[in-house]
Amino acid sequence: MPPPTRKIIHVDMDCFFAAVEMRDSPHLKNLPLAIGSPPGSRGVISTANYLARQYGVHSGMPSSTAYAKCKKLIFIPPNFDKYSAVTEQIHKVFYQYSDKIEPLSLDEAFIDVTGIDRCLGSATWMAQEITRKIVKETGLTASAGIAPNKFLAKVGSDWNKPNGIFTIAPSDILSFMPKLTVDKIPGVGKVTSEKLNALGIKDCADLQKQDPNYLSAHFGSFGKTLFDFAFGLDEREVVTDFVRKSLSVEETYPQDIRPVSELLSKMDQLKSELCRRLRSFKENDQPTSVPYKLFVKLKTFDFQTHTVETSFNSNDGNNLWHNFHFSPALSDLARNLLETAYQRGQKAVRLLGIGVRLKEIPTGPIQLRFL
Ligand code: TTP
Ligand code: MG
Repeated sequence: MPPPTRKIIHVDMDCFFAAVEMRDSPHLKNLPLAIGSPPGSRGVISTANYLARQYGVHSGMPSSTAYAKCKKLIFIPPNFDKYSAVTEQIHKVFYQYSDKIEPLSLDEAFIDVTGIDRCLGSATWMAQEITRKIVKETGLTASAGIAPNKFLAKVGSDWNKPNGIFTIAPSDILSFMPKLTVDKIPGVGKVTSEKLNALGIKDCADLQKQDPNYLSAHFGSFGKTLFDFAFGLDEREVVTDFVRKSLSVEETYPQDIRPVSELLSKMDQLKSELCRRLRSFKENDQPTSVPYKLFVKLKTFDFQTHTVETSFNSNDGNNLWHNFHFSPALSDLARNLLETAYQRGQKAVRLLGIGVRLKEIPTGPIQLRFL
């Protein structure tokens, strides 16, 4: 017998960080809001509330550009501890329905409810209950998509956003796909979307007519995925046994950076943030893996990425993992990696990242001291 058609729900919180801040400071509710660094800081914003989006403000935009678009924009620094607490609350709601949960970020997750008999087995009904419970537990709204696979469920959660749900049943796929424009396909950002449009491909009807080899020639392995997506096909399972393989922080700069000295001072800020993230990971995620390699990533102004990495010794690793601190030797290592990565491109840099690779320790968290 063939396996039953999957039933996948994708839940995505509405303007998540901004919504949390508006919930906690109701006087901000009717004001345009951005979460991120203030305009003078050369930073970017993480997200904006819907009012701010009406002015053209969006995630990843340099704070200075956001301010230029909306002079009344209020900037609030992110508070990740608060957002993570909400994430825990929404995950508890998901687990009432299924154990097959795959979080994609703090604010979104896939839930596989195939074979679950709650709500008479109706995934749409379950999604309605889930979003209602999220409002009750957190005071925040979420949107949900319901479909036979992950791709369509994610498209669905965006369809009636905010505070809306949308179901794409197996019998809807044939009529739904052709009109889906390529910019709505998860993984297709601005650059890919423009490239597709330039090839005369605007929607999935256009994609369906392409030769998959032609798509692969232009988009590499994503070409085949695009072709399958165009027909509403996606065989990916909801992955529950996610083991984190790396942990990193990165920042895109509104103006490209050239001198290595300036990159080094930017890296100092990122190192502090990485230590903070490591502490939070260790304290909240009950990790069974520990850091063993350091890496530095650069993206040059022409979007070329250079990543270099190296193992560190156990003293430096212990310092990082137990004291959340870069020893002088580890800082030297980071500096060398940055210089090597820079030498590879020798061009102005738009993004800098630093992170650690993690490896699993078979003996469990209790043995973490024997790094
Ligand atoms: P998203 O779900 O992409 O955005 P959102 O929840 O703010 O808005 P929407 O209603 O459209 O879903 O991302 C979730 C959170 O992740 C977002 O609140 C902030 C953070 N984030 C970043 O920090 N940087 C980014 O570039 C993006 C896209 C999100
Ligand atoms: Mg969201």
